Amino acid sequence: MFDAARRWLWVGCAVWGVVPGPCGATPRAASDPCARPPAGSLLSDPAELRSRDGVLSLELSVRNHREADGSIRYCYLAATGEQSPTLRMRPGDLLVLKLKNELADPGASAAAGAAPAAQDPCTSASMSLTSTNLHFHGLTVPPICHADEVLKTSIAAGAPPFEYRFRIPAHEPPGLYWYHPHIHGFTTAQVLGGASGALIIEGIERANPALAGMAQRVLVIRDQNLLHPDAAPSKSEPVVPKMLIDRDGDAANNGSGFGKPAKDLSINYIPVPYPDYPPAALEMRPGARELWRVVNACGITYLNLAVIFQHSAQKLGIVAIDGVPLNTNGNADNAVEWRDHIGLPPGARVEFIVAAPPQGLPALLVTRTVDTGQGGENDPNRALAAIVTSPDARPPASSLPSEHEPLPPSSLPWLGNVAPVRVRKLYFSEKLTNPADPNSATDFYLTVDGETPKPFDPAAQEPNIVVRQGDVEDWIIENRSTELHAFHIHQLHFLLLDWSGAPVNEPFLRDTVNVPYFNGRTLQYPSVRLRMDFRDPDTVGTFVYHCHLLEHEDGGMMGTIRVLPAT
Ligand SMILES: [Cu+2]
Repeated sequence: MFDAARRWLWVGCAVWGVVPGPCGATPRAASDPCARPPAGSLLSDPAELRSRDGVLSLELSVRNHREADGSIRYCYLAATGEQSPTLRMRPGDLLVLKLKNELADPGASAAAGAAPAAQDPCTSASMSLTSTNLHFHGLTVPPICHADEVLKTSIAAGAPPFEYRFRIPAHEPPGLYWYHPHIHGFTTAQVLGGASGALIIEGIERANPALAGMAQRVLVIRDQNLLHPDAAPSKSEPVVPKMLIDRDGDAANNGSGFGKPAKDLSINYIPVPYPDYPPAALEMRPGARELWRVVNACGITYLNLAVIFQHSAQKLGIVAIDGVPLNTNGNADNAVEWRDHIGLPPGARVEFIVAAPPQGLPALLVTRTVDTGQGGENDPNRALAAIVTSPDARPPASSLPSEHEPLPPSSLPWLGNVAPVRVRKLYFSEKLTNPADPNSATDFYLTVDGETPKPFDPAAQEPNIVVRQGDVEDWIIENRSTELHAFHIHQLHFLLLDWSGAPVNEPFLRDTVNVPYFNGRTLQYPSVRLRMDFRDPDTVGTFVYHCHLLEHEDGGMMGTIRVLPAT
């Protein structure tokens, strides 16, 4: 079998020089299925698996491994050896994915591992550290077993391969999606361990012809427990000058920017650990323009991406968010939005055009600090990758096609022009389990206004919300807690109408949105207003909405919705 560990570890030598690089190091044992490159390694795209003749057929096993530092890594391995490959399909293609659960409980002795009971994975609902399933984040495919159902679907460790089989809708927006496990109570551990991968619906150049022929790069940013939790913060200057710390459209960036982060980050599995954040190396050719397709696959970390040359943030040309091209409302003028930093909550994606720095000029891809609120995690300034320009740079693994046909116009009216049939209000809130003890555990709630806050109950038979297919509704999502939350709903995209009281009426759709925190001083709780689209027949069924900070989701910040068939 192809040795995935070697493939990952020896793509090149570290060029940053802050930490010992991979050159001359000893490859890790092939027995580590989830081996990761050392800090400072040269970035390359995840391996890709592309559909052929309208079908992408693959086998993935999900594995875990206790690393030398004590952390538990998780990964997907394709039968051909690729780790957590990017799945590339076209609208209308069939996905046939056989998932084999090879997870082990690293805390259990081998003798304790009982043979799995013969349970039907479609009705199991057994949520444990070693059970798993898949969520295809952002796709509008039905919430039914073997497609995108996560409330009941659970594959036991050692069970026979479980088949996911569904067709990508012909009208799925072309862009960046992702896959990850969604086992209630255990999602955080699996995703922080690295169980995630990118999924691309081809054809973004059909929405935006300016992208035709452009080289493209897939960057999956994950978080993980700190590799050096006891280290003192670095005394060196922050990678982002203080003058750049201001407010943006998605998060108030007035955090201090310093101190120990809640989690370490990695970029395409190359760790960028606290406290010195040795960046991965990213090579570009001088004068190159590339499309960077970035997934925030973090469990709890907010990103605020910027590309900095000599203390100056560069303009990044955003062309899609959450898999949806910016001109999806039909107005070609919206095709590119130039920004010098991009806020990205956990679960969200952004695709943007980057111009290479002039040769010899030091440049960094960074994430700037995000003020997540008094109750939130510390997400300080830190580097992710050092951009090195060289005429000999290897170009990215692939380019977008240069031939393209325009996307057909949507058969449905633009969501912003559809009147909602009703308005609902939901709110995020938190409570200490023992209000007298600030160190007691926190309960996390996502509640329909008027109901009593309760953590998500997997055994509940009735959904929290019932809607009818064909309807469009407005949902106001309020945040009554002192930290940010990221609202996400399965099966559909929504239109962001207002953010924190200001109308935005974006020309594209999202599936994940940051909800500003309550600072204790305003008369009203902060909120977002979303136009929810239940018109697609593939939304019929029962599925979930939740906070995409996975500790919050696992802690109960989730609810269920049932979409009834149209009358
Ligand atoms: Cu949350």
